[in-house]
Amino acid sequence: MTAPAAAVGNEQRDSAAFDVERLRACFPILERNVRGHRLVYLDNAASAQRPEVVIEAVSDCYRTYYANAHRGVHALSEQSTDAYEAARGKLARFIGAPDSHEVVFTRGTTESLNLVAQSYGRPRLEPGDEVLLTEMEHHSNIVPWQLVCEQTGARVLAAPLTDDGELDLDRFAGMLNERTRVVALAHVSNALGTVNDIPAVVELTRSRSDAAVVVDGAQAVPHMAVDVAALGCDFYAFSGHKMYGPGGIGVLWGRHELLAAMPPYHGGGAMITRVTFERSGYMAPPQRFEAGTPAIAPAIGLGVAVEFLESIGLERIERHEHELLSHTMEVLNDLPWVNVLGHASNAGPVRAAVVSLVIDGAHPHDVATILDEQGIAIRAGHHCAQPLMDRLGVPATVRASFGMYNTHEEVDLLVSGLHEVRRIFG
Ligand code: C6P
Repeated sequence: MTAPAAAVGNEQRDSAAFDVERLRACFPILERNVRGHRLVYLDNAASAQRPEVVIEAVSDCYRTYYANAHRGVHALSEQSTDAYEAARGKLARFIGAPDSHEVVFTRGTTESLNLVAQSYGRPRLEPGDEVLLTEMEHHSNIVPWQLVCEQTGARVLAAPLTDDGELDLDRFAGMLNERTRVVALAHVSNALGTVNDIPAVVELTRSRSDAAVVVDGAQAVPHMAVDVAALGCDFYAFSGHKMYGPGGIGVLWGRHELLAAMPPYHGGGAMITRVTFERSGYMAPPQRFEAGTPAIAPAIGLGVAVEFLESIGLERIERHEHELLSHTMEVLNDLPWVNVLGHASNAGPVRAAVVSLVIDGAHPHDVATILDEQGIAIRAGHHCAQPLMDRLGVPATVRASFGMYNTHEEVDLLVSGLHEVRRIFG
């Protein structure tokens, strides 16, 4: 089987310098040319790239030991089951979960949030109850709550942001009351990079309601150390493909006592104790929530992605990405025709390395097309956060989102690309 983590990671951790070139060499796709230029990949918030160790772990599983998990007594099934469960343990350690039974494998953040809405929310919500979101949420943390509110008669409310793109904690606190049953918010905004102060949100919520706090961690886990116990929340959701792992796999972490009291989300094989035509009994979490054949190789690959991240060190990754962000902001602040949206302060929770901007006189999709001609991948659009775009008063933005392998030279290439946009659009 594949070595657990890239040797480069251990060397990186031991040396003072963050050797980004050595790190980049672990990611085969970064060698690619796009439209005659070396790829500059700045679309990491949409999906990051995978290091060779992750690709190799997935391929090794299929090549040498793949079989269905939790179903056979034969050697391959045992090996697959062991590797799948070992991956769960790695994920639990990675997010500081007290118990690996609290880690449910899902298809990603979207499925994790739908699971909480339907299995936690639906049995508890009643007409007049409130689900409190924020104005910066991704559609994945809005629509599942709207669906469950339509089913139960509860209603969705959104706490406002300040003009700097931060959650207005005073107004958030003012919206909490005894009818609030769920507070659901992003740890990090995918469009603005704002980092929410989750412990403060949890403290306020606990002092004014008995709501569960559900955190969408999709944009946090690849970029900063996350400890769910220290955050104090009740549920935490994230996706593998944004944290250098395979697609089609993600995690829902939930407090054991909450998961244990929740009905299944999907029904099917491997989640039951006994089935008759009259009724079925369900296994304990996490199996209760993993109906059907799971994404075995992707889960194993995600375990390796976690080891890779740990071998580099989340603090070092955060520092490096923050330097890239500071560099970007410094240069962009000198360009009067570039408007950076959201200015969440560096005091308290820092801003993550996501920059959304609007260029005078140029539509974001045209900007993205011109940058693409130079091999620069960024995202243009509403970033699945239309209510946030409404709040900011723009239909769309250009978004550059950094990952651990991005460099200062790439920031400069982005800025040259923006100058080219300016030249074309005058
Ligand atoms: N945001 C982006 O470009 P899935 O698709 O389930 O892996 O993740 C959904 C999701 C949920 N919450 C946040 C904060 C997210 O950023 C995302 C995915 C991508 O910003 C694709 S829209």
